[in-house]
Amino acid sequence: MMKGIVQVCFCGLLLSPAARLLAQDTTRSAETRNPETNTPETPDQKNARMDWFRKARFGMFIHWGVYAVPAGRFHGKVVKGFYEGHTVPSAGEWIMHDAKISRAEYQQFAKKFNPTRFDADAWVRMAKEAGMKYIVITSKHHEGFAMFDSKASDWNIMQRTPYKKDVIKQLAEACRRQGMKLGLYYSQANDWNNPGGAADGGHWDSTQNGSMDDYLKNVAVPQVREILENYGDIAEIWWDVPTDMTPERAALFLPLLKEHPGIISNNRLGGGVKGDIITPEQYIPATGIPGSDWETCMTMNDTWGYKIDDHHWKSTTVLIRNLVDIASKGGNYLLNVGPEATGEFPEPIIKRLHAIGRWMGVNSESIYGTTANPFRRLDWGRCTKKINDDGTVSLYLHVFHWPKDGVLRVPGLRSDIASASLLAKAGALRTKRTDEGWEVFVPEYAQDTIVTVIKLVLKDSLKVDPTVEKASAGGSFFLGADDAEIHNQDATSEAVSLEVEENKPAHIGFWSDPQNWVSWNIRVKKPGVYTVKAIMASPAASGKMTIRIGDQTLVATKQGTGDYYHFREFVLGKIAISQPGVYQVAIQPQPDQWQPFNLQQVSLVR
Ligand code: FHN
Repeated sequence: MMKGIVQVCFCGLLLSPAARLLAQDTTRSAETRNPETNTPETPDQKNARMDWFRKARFGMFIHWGVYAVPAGRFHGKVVKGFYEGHTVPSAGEWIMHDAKISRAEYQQFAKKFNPTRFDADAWVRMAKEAGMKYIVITSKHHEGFAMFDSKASDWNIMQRTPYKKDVIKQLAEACRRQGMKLGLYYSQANDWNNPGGAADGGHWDSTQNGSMDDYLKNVAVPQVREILENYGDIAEIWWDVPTDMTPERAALFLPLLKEHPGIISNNRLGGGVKGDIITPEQYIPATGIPGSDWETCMTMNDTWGYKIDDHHWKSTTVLIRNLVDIASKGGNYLLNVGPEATGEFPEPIIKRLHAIGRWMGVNSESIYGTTANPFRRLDWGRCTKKINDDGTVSLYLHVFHWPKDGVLRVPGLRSDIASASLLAKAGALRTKRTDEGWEVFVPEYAQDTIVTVIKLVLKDSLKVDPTVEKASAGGSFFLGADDAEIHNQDATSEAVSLEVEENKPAHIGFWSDPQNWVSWNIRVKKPGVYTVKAIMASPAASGKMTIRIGDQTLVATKQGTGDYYHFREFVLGKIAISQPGVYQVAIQPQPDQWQPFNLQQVSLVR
């Protein structure tokens, strides 16, 4: 499938890939800061600036605004959104756009925004107890409403609501009191109430019209100055949806960043500004984003802003495993809550935060300050890694599927193990070295059926063997999407990733950038001629790819199957392998003749 975009460019579908990944330590890259956005800095300075973010791994996203009043309904009806000619559920915060509500009518909702039950300290406490290390809140979303005291526009919480209190100020103070980092989301381009602000698909009310340059100069830039100057230290600035943001328009915001050199900014300002972190939305990149700092933001149900009719909650198991999956790939999880207009978190959110908090209470050392999984193939779950103060290495084995035979196998681990233990229960676990790696002898039942964590402390440095695929009894190889190593070349373009969706075979998707390629390592014992086949799906019949095995190459033309989910097997050609040994099988698009497709399996049939 190509990315399942809903409404705007950054959205995707929720995926929970059971990825076997080539893990890398992605977080200590030696890049210097983009000089466009801020003063240049040395790698050490950059590492120091990113340090808290890299250690945190888990944050709370809060989408809160006037849209919490209609809560997804307009004139008694549940509002729908539209994407590529299809009706999709509208996100709560998009109600004004999706129901094409006039400014005059929408602004009436502000009169009902009176969150008397808002308790900033309680919100921060809930985040803290869930194990979150930072909060990012919408200071202004696309509705253009400033949740803070603004001199740049009177469409703000002080002037338009009966509440008349600055919630950003209250939250900033509570965060400071409780040692929580605070980031602010600001919709710099999309603004449906301040005239001149952008709107995807254009304005629907003539009173929205105006000059975008005037809007940026008189509203957006002054408001960003306000949020960066009036609330103490802001850890992260979260731009969103760069509609019509040219380099010149983006440049208007850059002097403000220069005045706050410690701030971390995301990659959504637009105008070619890269920012510090990449922000996958509603999905977890299958192999993480090697060499970059990244943060997956995700909803708990299907909306960011509160919607009374959205009951499609992810289970605690999914949420905890997502956190683990993301940490095991070197990223952060920014998990969203959409509070009600009263100032309260919906009950299902509170319940889930508590459950995550209980798990973190036992296992958080396997999340905070860890880096990515060093193994490629772990059938039972995920792994994170930490360098301890004394220089030794800890591996945290996050077991999703408890072994039935009481033995957890860690293939490819070549270091000596100093100790093995459960985080949930004191006592040493017995271990045994094997030809494949190590075996850890575990109790009959998992301590926690969601994720049980086993900690291995190594005696020496970390040594890991690359895993290779073995042939079937007949000498053929069947290389599945979930065993592929994915090579994403450009961190700013759409990343190829493993897609695991209900009722669909696991496949490699989002392959729109022809620079990206995939591979498997195979151990060939029986040389000979192999027929190369692939199971794939794509609407387009054109597009070429190269299949490389050792120094042999084969160029194949892709066939269309009607759509991205109609998978069929195609014969791509034959390749001769003359010597036994380990070979890389690589599938590489031909850049000038590329059309995306989904790939389920490649086989080499002898
Ligand atoms: O349009 C917004 C959406 O409402 C929400 O704020 C998400 C969060 O990342 N960002 C945009 C879509 O990419």
